[in-house]
Amino acid sequence: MIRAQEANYDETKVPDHTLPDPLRFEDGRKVETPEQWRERREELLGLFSEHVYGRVPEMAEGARLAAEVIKEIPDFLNGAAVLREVRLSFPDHPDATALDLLLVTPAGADGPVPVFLGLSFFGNHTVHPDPRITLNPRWMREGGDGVENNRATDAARGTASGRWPLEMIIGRGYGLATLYCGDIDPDFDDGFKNGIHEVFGEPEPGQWGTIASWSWGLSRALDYLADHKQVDGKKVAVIGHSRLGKASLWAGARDERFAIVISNNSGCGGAALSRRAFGETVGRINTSFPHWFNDRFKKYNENEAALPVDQHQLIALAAPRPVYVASASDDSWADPRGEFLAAKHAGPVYALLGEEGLGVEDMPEVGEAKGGHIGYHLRKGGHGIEAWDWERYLDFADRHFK
Ligand code: GTR
Repeated sequence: MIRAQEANYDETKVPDHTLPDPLRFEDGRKVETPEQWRERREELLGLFSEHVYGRVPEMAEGARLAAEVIKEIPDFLNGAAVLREVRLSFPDHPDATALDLLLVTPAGADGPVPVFLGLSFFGNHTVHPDPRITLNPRWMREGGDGVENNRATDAARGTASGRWPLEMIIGRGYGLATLYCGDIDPDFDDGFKNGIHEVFGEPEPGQWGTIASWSWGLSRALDYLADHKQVDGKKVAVIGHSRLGKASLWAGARDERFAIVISNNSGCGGAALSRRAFGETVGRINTSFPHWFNDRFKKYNENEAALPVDQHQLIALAAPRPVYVASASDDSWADPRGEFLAAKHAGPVYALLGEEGLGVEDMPEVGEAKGGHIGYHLRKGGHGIEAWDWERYLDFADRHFK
């Protein structure tokens, strides 16, 4: 038997498994109509909340938001774009860390534009080297470029610009909105005491872990963007890479205002099927990152078959909205095949709702992008988000938005 602590990379050692059916209620009834899917959707959201990501406390769910534009740079990207820094705060919870949103939109756009919204690992200043972008002053993980003593330094500016090809995004008529995940909840295990957990109280059993709080933060950013003059609130795509891709999938599942949901190399607890136990497993992720999921998810360490859900159902929760799952050929830790299969097995829900899912049976070749309302590609190379991935996302968004 493969132990959770040693990653399996051998297809022949993937445990035999049966995936839970997205189109069958827990009591065994079949889901046959779009109306029944609405009910099943609620049931699945409940199961993922209870057993995986954690429930959001009610007080947080409805938290009132205040927004203040603290900086506007009208000649960003040599005049091609307008950059705004917006501070989102919670007037009823003055102790909450403000969320510092960066919003970049094409200069001289005729009207509101579609926008990609995603979290960053190390702050807005890493997205582009322009020194006018405010350096995030808050706690950061060590190991990030230009991070010293858990704080960003000027050396961190632009260090993630390869992950955020702004010129390309703006050039194609889209805006980009981003915020630092650590403004919502710092990415370390402190027993759920810091970040947004501090404000809304230490989680009760079953309540949110860090990923759920990041997803919640994405929805708060959307609260603001939805009403913004320069933003087409009906065309906001939520995107995330890796741990932040797990957060974007869960945000897109919960919040149907997100028009497109994109998961880049999100792996275990994201787009990859847990029951395959390939690469990173549930036991492994809960050991390395005890703060990401809720306390109950730990019951499934080395016990994936007992999970009431699997990740194809998470992808299906985006339906009938377009959803995109992307893998990379050398990213075995994230189980590209498990990500592909999850995307494929979300298909029946799309079919029930009258949309084409993935449209292919077999995993595409490296470098191919496929799909109808469920997109999938396998980029050549390792774990990361690159210009090539963004080109595919922009094509996908063009197809669904224009
Ligand atoms: C890894 C983790 C993955 C993935 C990745 C990342 O250490 O095991 O699940 O989230 O980090 O976020 O880059």
